Amino acid sequence: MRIDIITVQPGLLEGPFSHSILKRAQTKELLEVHTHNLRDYSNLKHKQVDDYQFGGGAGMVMMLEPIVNAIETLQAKVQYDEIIYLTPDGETLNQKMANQLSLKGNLLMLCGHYKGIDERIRTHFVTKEISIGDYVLSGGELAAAVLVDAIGRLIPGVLNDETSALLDSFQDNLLAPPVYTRPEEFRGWKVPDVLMSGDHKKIDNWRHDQALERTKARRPDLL
Ligand code: 6GU
Repeated sequence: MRIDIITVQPGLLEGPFSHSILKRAQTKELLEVHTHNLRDYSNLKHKQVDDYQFGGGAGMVMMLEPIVNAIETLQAKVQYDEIIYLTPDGETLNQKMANQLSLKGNLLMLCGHYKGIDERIRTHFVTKEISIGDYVLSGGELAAAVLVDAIGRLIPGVLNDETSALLDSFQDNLLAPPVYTRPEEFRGWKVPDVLMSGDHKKIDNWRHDQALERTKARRPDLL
């Protein structure tokens, strides 16, 4: 999978993809992430990418032309399955969307800033609009990083048995059960006996019960 990200703040996206699982995905050549500075696609004197909104009102709007220029330059090289606009008024990201997007070939992500982008970009280019939750970030970059992480770890071959996504919270609409590691006892706090029993059928049942209890208590909306 190839992911291209168009942004006015490329610096915000320098760190997140060069660590841990996403780094391995790229080393294994299962994922390629490229960021593009929108300013490089502005034909204006001062590399301007935003302007006052028609109709008046506070706040700048990202201009149409640099974005069209960036999208069409990239489209000349790459065939995209989705053009995603990260925006607080998009569809809220969940595990099902991440699963679906992880099966796509190439994605183009567009990070919003200021009051947003000229509506004509949304009408004529964007195929999917995604939010990462009901709160406002200063730009779409951190949301794009979250989205790339959620998708990238699901690309077939990225995770091994140890990091398998199959038992993640949300993967079957259940939260994950509690986990323990050494030591078996600390300050009198003991690991549940069942986990030390060696009876794998019993352990699986216990984990499923715990996952169900935890989901009922914390996220009954998932059931
Ligand atoms: Cl995608 N962008 C911004 N600016 N704020 C957000 C968001 C996106 N998702 C949640 N809040």
